[in-house]
Amino acid sequence: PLDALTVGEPMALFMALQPGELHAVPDFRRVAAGAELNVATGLARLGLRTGYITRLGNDSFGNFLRGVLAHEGIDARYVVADAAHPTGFMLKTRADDGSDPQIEYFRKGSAASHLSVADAPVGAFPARHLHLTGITPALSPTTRELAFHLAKQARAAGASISFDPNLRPRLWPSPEAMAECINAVAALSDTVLPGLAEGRQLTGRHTAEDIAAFYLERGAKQVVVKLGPEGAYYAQRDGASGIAPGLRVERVVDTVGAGDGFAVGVVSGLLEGFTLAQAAARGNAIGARVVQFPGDADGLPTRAELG
Ligand code: KDG
Repeated sequence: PLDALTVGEPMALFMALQPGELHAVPDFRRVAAGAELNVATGLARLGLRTGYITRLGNDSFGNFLRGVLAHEGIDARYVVADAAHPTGFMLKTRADDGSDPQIEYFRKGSAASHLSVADAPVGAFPARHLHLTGITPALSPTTRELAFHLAKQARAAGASISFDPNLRPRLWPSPEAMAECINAVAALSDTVLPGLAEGRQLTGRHTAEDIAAFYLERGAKQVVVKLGPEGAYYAQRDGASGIAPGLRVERVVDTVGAGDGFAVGVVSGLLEGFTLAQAAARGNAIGARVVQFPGDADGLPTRAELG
């Protein structure tokens, strides 16, 4: 059996090597991206048996990503080859001032956007934990159906579920459709991991306490609201709540992937029996490490690097 299972769209990511607008940058470095792939990579590096449900095209980006999965030791039994559609990719600017970089997607109609309920595990749920993000249900009607299907399968099997809203407004028809769907997935999840700005947009509430209360009222067992450099606010339905303080970072190289690193810390901690406060502290530590590296996954630690 697997410790954790996730589902989503992996992409080849071309990171600009020079600052400036994407059309003007001459050189790029290719790495792997995709929020759920980042989480799977982080969990696998920590030694957790991690599976990943996706579809890859029969093309060079697909082959690149197959190699990444093998290299990272991610279980690929649920990786489907889809010869009819291409593997998605994206471009990212280099932001040398610590601001969020600009990204451009080439993913519409991708192999992963054709994921469907047919790609879900058949029979007994194969993992003790399921990690979902709000990107998967944004990709297409069939991926949306798959996300809900997996959540229901996991719940029926008694597996725990973590959910990172990971808002990508440009993948949704409207902000209202985004909030409605994401809040519905959150209500099926045990642990909800919104960023503060995301939480405000999704709930209309302002403080981390009120955002956490919104999800606890709707069925989540626990919520951790990411506060960036300030750390995280955590709250459980039975009353335990508090702040896990942020770590000081000397130089922010690239903020993308920090939330995925945070999820790796929280999920791995919870699977190892940590309290929510301890898990949030590990989330902060890994998130702070990730922002000091350029690629999404460059800063995800091995067990030895975690210290
Ligand atoms: O969380 C990092 C992701 O934003 C990045 O890897 C790309 O998954 C991605 C997306 O859909 O934006």
